[in-house]
Amino acid sequence: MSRKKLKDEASIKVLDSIKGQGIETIWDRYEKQEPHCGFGLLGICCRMCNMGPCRIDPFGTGPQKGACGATADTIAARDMARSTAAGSASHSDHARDLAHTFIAIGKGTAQGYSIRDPNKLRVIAREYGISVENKKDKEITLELGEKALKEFGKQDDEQLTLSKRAPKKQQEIWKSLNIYPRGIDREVVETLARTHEGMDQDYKNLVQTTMRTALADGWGGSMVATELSDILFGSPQPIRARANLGVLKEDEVNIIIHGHEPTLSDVIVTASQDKELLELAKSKGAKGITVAGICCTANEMLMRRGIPVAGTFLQQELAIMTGAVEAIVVDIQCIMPGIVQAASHFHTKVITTSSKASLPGVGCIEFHEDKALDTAKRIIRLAVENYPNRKQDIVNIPKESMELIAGFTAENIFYNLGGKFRASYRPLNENIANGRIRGVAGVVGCDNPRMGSGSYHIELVKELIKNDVLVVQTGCAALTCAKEGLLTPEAAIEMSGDGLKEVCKTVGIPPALHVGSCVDNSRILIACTEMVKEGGIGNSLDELPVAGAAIEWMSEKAMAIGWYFVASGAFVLFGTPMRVAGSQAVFDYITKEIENIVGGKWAFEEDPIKAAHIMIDHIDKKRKALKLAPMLYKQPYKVAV
Ligand code: CUV
Ligand code: SF4
Repeated sequence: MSRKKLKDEASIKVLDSIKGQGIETIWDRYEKQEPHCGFGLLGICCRMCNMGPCRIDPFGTGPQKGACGATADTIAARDMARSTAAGSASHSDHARDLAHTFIAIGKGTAQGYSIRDPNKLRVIAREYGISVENKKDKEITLELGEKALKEFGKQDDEQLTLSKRAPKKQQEIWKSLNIYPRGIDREVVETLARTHEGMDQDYKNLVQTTMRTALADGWGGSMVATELSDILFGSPQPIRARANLGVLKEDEVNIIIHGHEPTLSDVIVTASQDKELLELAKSKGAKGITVAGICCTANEMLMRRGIPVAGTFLQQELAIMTGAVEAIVVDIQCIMPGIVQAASHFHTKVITTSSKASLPGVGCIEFHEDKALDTAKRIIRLAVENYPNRKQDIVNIPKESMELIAGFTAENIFYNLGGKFRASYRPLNENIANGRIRGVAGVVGCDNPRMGSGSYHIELVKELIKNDVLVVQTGCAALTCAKEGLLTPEAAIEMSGDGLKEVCKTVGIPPALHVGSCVDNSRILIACTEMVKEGGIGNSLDELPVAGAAIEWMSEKAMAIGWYFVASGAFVLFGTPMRVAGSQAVFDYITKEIENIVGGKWAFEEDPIKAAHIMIDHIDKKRKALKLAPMLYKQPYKVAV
């Protein structure tokens, strides 16, 4: 009963409003899939070759080997490696597209873009070894785009963002284990090759290629995506906005932007303020044009421009079902084919924009940089012209929307502390060392009907902040918590433990800090590295009192993220195992043994309260090893039942 855990009022209202109309949603389809195939869930079904598919009997009575002789250990590890490679490829391909945009801007063939953070352009260019003296933005942009693009194909050398940024000890560990990644393309290809039939059969060796590929993403692909996005769209600054379906307007043209790459969406937002288009909207009886986001395109636009968020991954169909959306414009990743079915019951137009992500039967307005503004205007015009087709009598926009603060980055997170201290990580480290803050937890990733449909993130974060753990967030986890008011300073005062409360009050920050989209998990890597540099709470990433969770994870990208954190020394919790539970050996290896190898490890726990305490116990273990002061205030901390 997947819907039972759904707690979001706005979503429930929409679902109630469509009852009995034969309109299906992800929850209906999910339930029809139950019970799920046990072999698939446990990761012991192999389809790598045409002698299969082969499956391993989990009870030990049936076959224990595939036709070729592959065991559960091989099959599970191989599946995990492939998925992680797909996740890494997704993030990194996103970065590659941004590099192409840079080149187009540099060559003057892009339309509607400007470099919004010329300072960061110079900082990053210098890091890449590009001389910036007496050069115009455009020249540097071109050089940086070309340099960044070369990173992807590096055959033997390391990616610059990794070699220049990762803590020394981590780099040494990676070298000694032969998991120091080369270019992203090479790592993804190698993992695909190694997981072909008859290749790597040793699960430990397969975990090795998994980690190397994920590291290429975290410290490379994803990190490049974040840095280039900051330069192009502007480095985020703390910004107020609203989130949930209530941001849609009854009397305006509503356009949803959904996916992950903000290159077109950014121009759509600009074009939505175009005088001519606003006039056109008025002539159709609308008071204005609202652009609202879903998923990580939402996060990108929220972080930098305060664009309202219509919802998370699970709300993409629901937004359409308000009856008030003229167009849903999608780019890449996390776009459910279900939106086409949803839209067929309403007047909503679905518009795809990438040749890499098309939907059958749906019109594509392909996006190219050289006509970005024209394309954006064309899309808005289509939406505006669709406004008269809206059936006002069936419009049902739930009132719910919540205020939030987003826009935190590794560079600015503790800048605000500078008033009292200096702008650095010193105040954070001091407050961790003196026991006001227990540690830092990343709570990230998707929302999933298999788990709490978002509610697990909320329960997890509430339990963490109650126990003085400062939380950093990305992705749909951040949006879910935003809807609950956890991303406001006010929430800090009401829900946090006394120590965290004191710090958040002094600084005026929420106890849960929104640091961006899924590629922006790289910001968390950088923030952790800064904590190491500042000193006093650990000399390498694996010593820090930190932990991460993607309790409701769904996508393969989440696996890439989880793995690059584990390989970087972090403790990472998922709600359910990555389809490896069918192999006891793989399960034990990645949840226990691996800690002695890379410093990080996995944990799997679906109950959010228990999950919080597993993370807290890990943080306490690290505090103890560092001999940090006992927690300053008496904690509500209790061991989970
Ligand atoms: Ni990449 S990956 S559902 S949108 S967080 Fe959202 Fe973020 Fe998961 Fe997708
Ligand atoms: Fe079966 Fe081996 Fe082929 Fe997998 S690779 S399908 S286990 S024969």
